Amino acid sequence: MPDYPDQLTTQELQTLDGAHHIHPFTDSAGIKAHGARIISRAEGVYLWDSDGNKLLDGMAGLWCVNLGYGRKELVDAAAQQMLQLPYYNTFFQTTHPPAIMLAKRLGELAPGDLNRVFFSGSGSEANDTNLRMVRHYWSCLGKPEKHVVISRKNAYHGSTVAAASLGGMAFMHAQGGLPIPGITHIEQPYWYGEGGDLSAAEFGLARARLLEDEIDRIGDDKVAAFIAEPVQGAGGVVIPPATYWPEIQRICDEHEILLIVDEVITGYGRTANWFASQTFNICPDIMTTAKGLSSGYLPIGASLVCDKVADVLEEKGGEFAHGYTYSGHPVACAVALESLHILEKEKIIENLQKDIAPYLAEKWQTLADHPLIGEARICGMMAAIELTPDKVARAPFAGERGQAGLICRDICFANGLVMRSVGDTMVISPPLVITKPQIDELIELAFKSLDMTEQKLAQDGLLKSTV
Ligand code: PXG
Repeated sequence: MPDYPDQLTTQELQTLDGAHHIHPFTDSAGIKAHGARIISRAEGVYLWDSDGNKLLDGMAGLWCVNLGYGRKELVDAAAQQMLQLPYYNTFFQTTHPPAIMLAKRLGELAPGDLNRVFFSGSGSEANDTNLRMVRHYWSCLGKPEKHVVISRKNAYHGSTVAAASLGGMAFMHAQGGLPIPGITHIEQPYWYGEGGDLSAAEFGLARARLLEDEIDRIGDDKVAAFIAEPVQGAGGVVIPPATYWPEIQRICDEHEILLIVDEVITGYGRTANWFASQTFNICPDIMTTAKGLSSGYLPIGASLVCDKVADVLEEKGGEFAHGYTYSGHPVACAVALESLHILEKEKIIENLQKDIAPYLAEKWQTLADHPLIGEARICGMMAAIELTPDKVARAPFAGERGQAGLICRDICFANGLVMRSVGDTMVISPPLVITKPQIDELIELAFKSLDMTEQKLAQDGLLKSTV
């Protein structure tokens, strides 16, 4: 076993971390000053930090540990595969049983005719694949100029150059000269924040029709695809109005634009269906998945591709000059197969539909009664609450955006609950195996943390609104 420094104190570990480790989406100076939070073990829906504090993980890691921590079957699947064949590639006319069986299984589980799979190591890589694949597809059909991909502001599609360009996070584009050419962004369907006087239904239609405007502006003959998350995750669990997706589908169909549905967060049970495309009745040409595919136990991504696209690539595409060393990594595939098997065997998605998701929804909605909450919304097992200093006007805070959210997040942590802040929106995405008593605990901790947040905001003079 590697020499893990159990004997080091939290402070010693933090000092080493600050000296040598550059963290993702983290201010390095800040982390050096106060030290990173060190998580050292986990079981079920709980984490323990290096000081022994227990936390309820309301985020399933980073939206991914769908089966919860400590699943021995996944460990056994990995160990067995490591002994059998720890690595082999899937390049140059080669393959291996775990990749074959996972590809077959995904074809069975995915909606519609998403029968083919391109494997990658992450969601970001899968979206890089998708960008190249859709452009190559149109080239194969003699339309290389059909290359523009339309996405949305505040979308998150990953951190590689292509995926971050596809994403619509302005603060990400500000670093490193993004987006790359050939990608444009329309407004998101965020009714609470941007709906103005429109009803949710009107707003959903209006925002979907921006896609048609954008296609008209660029030209049908230039647009390859539209990419979107069914529910934006990192953007703050933005659940589109019911009118949104049917209209998007109509527009993509009528204008012959491929639809890439990014289900990296929403796939594999998160919305209480296998895929959110089923929840929203979407028919994707390509679906991006990762995270919950292996329940986060090992890195793996998968682009699920419909027959129409895969057939053209097969017949006219020649060699797809694209691939990752770890495309279809045998150990990751074996763990993903086992994770899918557990979801099925334990009827976890059926149980969510019948029991757990409605229970969480009912309890989550009670948070809307708190004076600090402007809206509580939920889709299956992902949910958000909007912090506001003025519940009636649903106004934003007068101070810097995200300040209240960070205060709330830190108070949640101190109270033993991991809830993530996105600006002043608090979000959860707990393991799908969370029980009713654990949901009660989550809601209790959330109420307690909101009370304390309200007090702290009042003390600091931050309970002021913009109206
Ligand atoms: N698409 C979506 C919809 C995602 O949520 C990715 C692609 C990229 O996947 P990888 O595996 O390359 O990270 C994601 C990832 C957050 C947060 O702050 C969200 C993600 C990753 C990191 C942080 O909520 N989602």
